Amino acid sequence: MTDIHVVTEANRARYADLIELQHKVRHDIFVGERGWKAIERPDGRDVDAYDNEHAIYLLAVDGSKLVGGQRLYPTTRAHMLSEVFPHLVQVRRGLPTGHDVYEWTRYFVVRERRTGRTDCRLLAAMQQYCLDEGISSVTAVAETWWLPRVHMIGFKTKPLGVPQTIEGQPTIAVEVPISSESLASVRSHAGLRGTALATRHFSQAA
Ligand code: A1S
Repeated sequence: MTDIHVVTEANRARYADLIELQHKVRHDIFVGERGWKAIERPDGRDVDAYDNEHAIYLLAVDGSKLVGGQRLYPTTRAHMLSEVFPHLVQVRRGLPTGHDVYEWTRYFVVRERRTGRTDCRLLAAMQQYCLDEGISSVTAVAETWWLPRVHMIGFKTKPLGVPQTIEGQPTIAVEVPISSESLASVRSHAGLRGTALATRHFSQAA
């Protein structure tokens, strides 16, 4: 049974082992598999400037196994789109930021769970968490192949600029509105029952 755990500044001490595992799995996937040389590190851990106390991780865990994850980061602070990829944002209104806008990064599912179901659980969890926390949209840097797959499960996306080639892939900055309709759609698409964040308070019981 896969559960999505929410790791925040408040409970991250209890998740130290899982967070460490996440850094290694992320390196295996993003550097080893996806070939993102810019984030390669000799210690085999993917850690960047946004893996700090402000990061919120939604981690998919089956037993003691990490099977997927994603990161949310407040746009009220310097973040990846504002610091690393500002050139991807060309809309007149500028980069959306604020207390109700988070940046969505480092999304992955481990190879043996790529059947779409863990993916949908993570996507539903992102919408659920944001709805619960009053977050109205997330911003992201995404390769363009990402767009049809999230549209297919009922997410909306607003482009923030035209695609540009990054690491050999057409890549675009987008804003993804959070809505109960998008959450209902991904849940229905994947036949998910119950809350998307089934064990949100897992760490308190552990
Ligand atoms: C993104 C930042 C976000 C925070 C916004 O039949 P297929 O295999 O063609 O079906 C595939 C493709 O259509 C598409 N797809 C997946 N990876 C692709 C790639 N590298 N290039 C082009 N298209 C790609 O999705 C379909 C389903 O993929 P899948 O891997 O068989 O299964 P699943 O369970 O839907 O998992 C998808 C993800 C993306 C989560 C998984 O492949 C993964 O973790 N990949 C490595 C990490 C990654 O690339 N993350 C997204 C970048 S950050």
